[in-house]
Amino acid sequence: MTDKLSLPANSAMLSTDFIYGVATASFQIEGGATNRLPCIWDTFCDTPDKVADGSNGLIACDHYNLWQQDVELIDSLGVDAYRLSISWPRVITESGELNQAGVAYYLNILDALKSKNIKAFVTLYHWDLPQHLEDNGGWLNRETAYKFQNYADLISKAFGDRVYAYATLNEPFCSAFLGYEVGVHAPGIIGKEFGKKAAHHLLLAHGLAMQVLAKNSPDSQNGIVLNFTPCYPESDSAADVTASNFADDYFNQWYIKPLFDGNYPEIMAQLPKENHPEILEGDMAIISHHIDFLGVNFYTRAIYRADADEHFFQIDPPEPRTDIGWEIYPKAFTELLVSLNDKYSLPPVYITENGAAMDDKLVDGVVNDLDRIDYYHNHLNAVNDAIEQGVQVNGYFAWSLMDNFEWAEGYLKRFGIVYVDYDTQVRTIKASGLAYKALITNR
Ligand code: GBH
Repeated sequence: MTDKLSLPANSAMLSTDFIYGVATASFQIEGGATNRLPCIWDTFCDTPDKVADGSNGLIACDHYNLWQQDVELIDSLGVDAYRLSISWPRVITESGELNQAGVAYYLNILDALKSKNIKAFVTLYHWDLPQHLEDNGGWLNRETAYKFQNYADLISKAFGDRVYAYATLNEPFCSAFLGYEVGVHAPGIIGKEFGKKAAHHLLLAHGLAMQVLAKNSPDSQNGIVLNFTPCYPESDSAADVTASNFADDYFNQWYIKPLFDGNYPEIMAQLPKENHPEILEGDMAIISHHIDFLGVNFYTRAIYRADADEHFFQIDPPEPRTDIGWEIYPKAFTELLVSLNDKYSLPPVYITENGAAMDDKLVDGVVNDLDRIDYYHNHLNAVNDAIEQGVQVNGYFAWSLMDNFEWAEGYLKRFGIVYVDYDTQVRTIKASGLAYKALITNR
């Protein structure tokens, strides 16, 4: 195993134009919950047996109070950019106006980043829907898409020219499928009839927000962040290949095809009518609004076989796996980027998340996470392979800046390149963080 991150000497990723960053999300790090409205993740955390360690986001990494030292920490890593998300319930009141105190909190962060020459990549929605909107149906209610447009409008005006790139949504697949179909994420709704309806309203929200971002913030890069778990058949049999392609359309293409082609995958015809989204005239044109960039989040792949009752069956991930059980398979990263580039006429791509949960140990003030360095090394090189095959990738963000609230896993899984001691809130840069810094600063 290597303790360094390296790329081929001629790699485009060694250019100082290539943007390296670290990423976080509001609910996962901020805490400061008494200074904002409740969101669906507060409610989900308060529901027994939903979060593995019974924890919540009331304090998290206390970034609400420690943001200044955290910006120093980000700067100390030598990165070009920081990807953060805005807490909708912190900046918009129940009646749909700006909450000035919440806005001021983010203006301070954005100004601090600017003063250090760190580009701000702002995500408007990383899963923390205001609870009062969920009480009205959440993403199953078409109206929520228009509430999101209003939020995007007000906040992009308030932020002025401080933002380098806006992403409307983070991973609408997770919001829709995990939140409204299998219910393992907030708001915990279960039913095949709900997932695609929620997905449609999320994508509509994206398109509506793109309209106001293009108007209010024409100089920023405006786009969306999607996650992909590439699907592979267990065998070459026609049945397994069909199953894997169906899963790919259901989980991955469902969220990208409407953006570029203005329609959903053909497998829609095979889904029962009651599971279909409700598509009104003009929706697909709104959804396929031009985007300046596509954010791609990649962690792992999934393997499928044919199933007698369902369209596909996912087999247990083979080894090697990370601490959260996801297979380590960097080749899928290259193949994903190349295949998306073949299928769609992509704008420039940013890798907006990539990283690994590892069983970290803080020993004598050091976290020697060689396993995570290995993961990063192989995945950075997988991105480089895709660039060599013609994909335009302009930047890469490590998930995550620091250990944080890992959703349904609570604080049990650590994704940071910085270790967080939750008792003391002391941050310690892991060996992977130092290796990342060395890669960036030695360009
Ligand atoms: C991202 O979600 C989130 O944006 C971020 O907030 C989060 O902390 C981070 O990743 C780490 O989880 O069962 O083997 O098929 C990623 C969500 C990860 C969902 C991979 C699908 C498939 C794993 N995706 N997962 S598997």
